[in-house]
Amino acid sequence: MSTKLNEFGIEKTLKNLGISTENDGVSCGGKYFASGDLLESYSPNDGQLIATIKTANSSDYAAVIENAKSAFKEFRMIPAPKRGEIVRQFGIKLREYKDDLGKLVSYEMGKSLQEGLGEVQEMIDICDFAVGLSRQLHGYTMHSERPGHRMYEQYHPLGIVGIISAFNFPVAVWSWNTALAWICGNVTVWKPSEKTPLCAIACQNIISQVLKENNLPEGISNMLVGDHRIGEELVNDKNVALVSFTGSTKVGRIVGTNVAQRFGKSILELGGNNAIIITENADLNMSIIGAVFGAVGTAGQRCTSTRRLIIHESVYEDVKNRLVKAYGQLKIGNSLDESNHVGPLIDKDAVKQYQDSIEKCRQQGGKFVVEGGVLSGENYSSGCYVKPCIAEVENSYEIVQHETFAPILYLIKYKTLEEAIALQNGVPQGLSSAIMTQDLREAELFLSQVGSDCGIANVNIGTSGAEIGGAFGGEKETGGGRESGSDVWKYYMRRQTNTINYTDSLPLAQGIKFDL
Ligand code: UN1
Repeated sequence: MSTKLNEFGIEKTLKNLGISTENDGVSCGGKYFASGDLLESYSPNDGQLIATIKTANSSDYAAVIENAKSAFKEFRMIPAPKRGEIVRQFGIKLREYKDDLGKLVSYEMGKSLQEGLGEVQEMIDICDFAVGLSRQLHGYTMHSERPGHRMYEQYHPLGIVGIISAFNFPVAVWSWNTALAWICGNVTVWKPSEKTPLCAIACQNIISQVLKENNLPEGISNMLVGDHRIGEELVNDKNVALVSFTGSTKVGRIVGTNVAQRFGKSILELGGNNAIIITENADLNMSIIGAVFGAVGTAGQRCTSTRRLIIHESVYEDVKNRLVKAYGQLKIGNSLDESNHVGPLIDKDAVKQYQDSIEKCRQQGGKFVVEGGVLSGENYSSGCYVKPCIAEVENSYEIVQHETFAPILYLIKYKTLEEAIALQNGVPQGLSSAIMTQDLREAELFLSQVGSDCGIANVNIGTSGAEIGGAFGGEKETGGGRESGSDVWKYYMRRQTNTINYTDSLPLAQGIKFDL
């Protein structure tokens, strides 16, 4: 490892998280047994090989599912508040490991250290949320139309929950799913992104400690590092009651269709194409902060990243000039160096997509007011650093309709709020949206049934950085799934309606007579 890395203490971080130079990428609780090919994990910060991982093959998958099935038989018998206690202990462990895990997220994925730590904070928050929830898995009671009858509904665990997560939130999205799945009495099988396997191994090591300390079966939490074949196993396996998938719309379409084909359940959290409307009544200082963080945070690689700014014509030039100035102050570099605002993209493929999108944007008529480009030189030797850029476009351009996972921000001008809302909604995706305004009428119109068509609609806040307490997800090609807060737990359970007759006769519903 280079001296530079040791300056950031990465070696120690890896050691604290139980990661060595050679790792096993199949974990069923604390047990490791991978038998597939080797995978290498590189940091986009410096292009350095961090470690190699033995991946899962099909027989590893089968073994994990068998373990998960038997763990479920035991875990479902544990009362929900006691399952909450396990999640509480997991949250405490995450607090202990927050610095190390946050740093590993930053190093392996390339998001800023602050954002890496923020991601672990989301994990801690969802644990706290789930602990309380473990005592509130309520169903309704109803009045029966028959005398001496009682009706109610209750929620039971589903069984095995499969989680397929993306590189951009390598730990938090797993925890949104697991914290809820576990308190609901399910066991989980995780296929993390192949781009961030070490983050997954670290998480699995932490939960394994908790399971061991509580004498619980190892198969409650499982993790398989592998390629698309492992994903396909999960998607097509009848043993997997729910598949929660985070990734592209293209892959999500296949996942959703195949899971539905076998009558499984799925939660799809797919692409976004999020816009902020900046009205003539906006606080422009706030708008600039919200827009810049939304567009360049995580180097534009959040599903919730701000991709489009829809700006009223009267403030358009002012906003544009302020943005150009703000972009001029951005510091790009190693994500572990806290003076940098923007880290690298995940890999060279992502850089290629960024370049292609810029090219297409130009061809389709886009006018760049802040130029993009790939950075080179000693500090950028991984080849993954790009300049956040801004282009003036029309919403109808093919490239603007498409989600590019990179810091490219599009500016669009509008005259009336109705037109702005139509532009905001005029894309295939429907994840996050925002309006910046101090005018109540504008804000309420945006939030009304004729306003934003997205799963998330904010006022005077950007499009990214959603809190875990709300239901997270979106409409249209974003897939319709919801994760994390509110009553999302219901996705992780099966609902049962119970009618009990405590009389000595058998009256039929709907007044039907059936005398023998
Ligand atoms: C994602 O990009 O997949 O709202 C999740 C946010 C984060 C989660 C993003 N809390 O930006």
